Amino acid sequence: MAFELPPLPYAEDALEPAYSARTISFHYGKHHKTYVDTLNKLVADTDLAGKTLEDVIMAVADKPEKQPVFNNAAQVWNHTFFWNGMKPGGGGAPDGELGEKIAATFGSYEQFVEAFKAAAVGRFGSGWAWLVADNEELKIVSTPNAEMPTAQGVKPLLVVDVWEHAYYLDYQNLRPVYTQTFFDKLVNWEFVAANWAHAK
Ligand code: MN3
Repeated sequence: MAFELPPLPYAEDALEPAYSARTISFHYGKHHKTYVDTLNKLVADTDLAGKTLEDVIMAVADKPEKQPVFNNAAQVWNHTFFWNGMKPGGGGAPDGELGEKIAATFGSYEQFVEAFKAAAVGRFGSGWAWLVADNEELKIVSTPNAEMPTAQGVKPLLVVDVWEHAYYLDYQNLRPVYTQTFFDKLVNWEFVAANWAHAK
């Protein structure tokens, strides 16, 4: 059973103008698809074939000789998680228990966004900025390249792709503006709240 590119949870033009159909056509249709295709080639006829994506990631995460498998498998997972963290008409502060937890942890929603932007902008080169649950506390972290937060007790709640391919067509070099727009217009807090409910 080969891995498949998961369907986008919305139409390619559904996030316009904050995240353009042109960006999604490349980012989802080319980048994400290539990670899936490459992963399938790498695991074909190996003992990893037939495992779930999560099991492949766990199986190779600490094996330097399997770095290409990890990179492609993690990128498949990270991108699917990224797409699910956005929605048409998204953005703005979350309400409910998650909103209260964010305000209590970071001081206010605005301070949370500033801290998240600092993590996104501070990630030198390619990588990801994350909101995670770390033993039931909220934390902002960033990871390089394909890496994901996987320590014991740490569960991803939300991710922003800060590889240049994620934003260059719409925002050129302006990663801070892209990240601010993600929170103003794109973030799907229902997805984050559901992840938080499972993480607690
Ligand atoms: Mn990407």
